[in-house]
Amino acid sequence: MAGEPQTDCLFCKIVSGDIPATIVRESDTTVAFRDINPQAPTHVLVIPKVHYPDAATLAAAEPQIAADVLREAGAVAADEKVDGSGYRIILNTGSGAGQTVFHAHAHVLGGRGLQWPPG
Ligand code: IU
Repeated sequence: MAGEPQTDCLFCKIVSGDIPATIVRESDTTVAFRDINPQAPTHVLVIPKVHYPDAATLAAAEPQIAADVLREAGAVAADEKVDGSGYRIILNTGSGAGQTVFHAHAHVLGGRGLQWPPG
C-alpha cells in the first residue's frame, strides 16, 4: 500500500531503528539524521516516516507531510546555526539527478559557501 514501509528500503530501516543513524531531530511524521558522506559542515537528511520514492510523489499523496519535511529542514538549519549565512535544501529526483536512495528525502546543506549553478 502507498506509504507503507518497504523491506528493502534503507531509510525505512532507519525510521524503524533497524539501521542506526545519527538522528538530530524527529517529529510525528519525519526523522532528520546526519548524512554518512557529508558534503558540507552541515549535511542532514530529512525524511518522511512514510515511504514514497521521491519528494514530488510524497507531495502529491501526502502534502501535509511534504510540508512537514520542509519545515523540519528549516528547523535543522536553525539548530545548526546555518540559517543566518544561508543553506540549501536539495531534493534529488531520479537517478539522472543523482538520487541513489528511493525514499523521499531532503538534503540540508550549509556551513560553507555554496555555488550556483550546482553541478
Ligand atoms: P541521494 O539524493 O539519493 O543521492 O541521497 C542519498 C544520501 O543518503 C547520500 O547523500 C548518502 O550519503 C546518504 N546515505 C546515508 O546517509 N546513509 C546511508 O546508509 C546511505 C546513504 I546507503
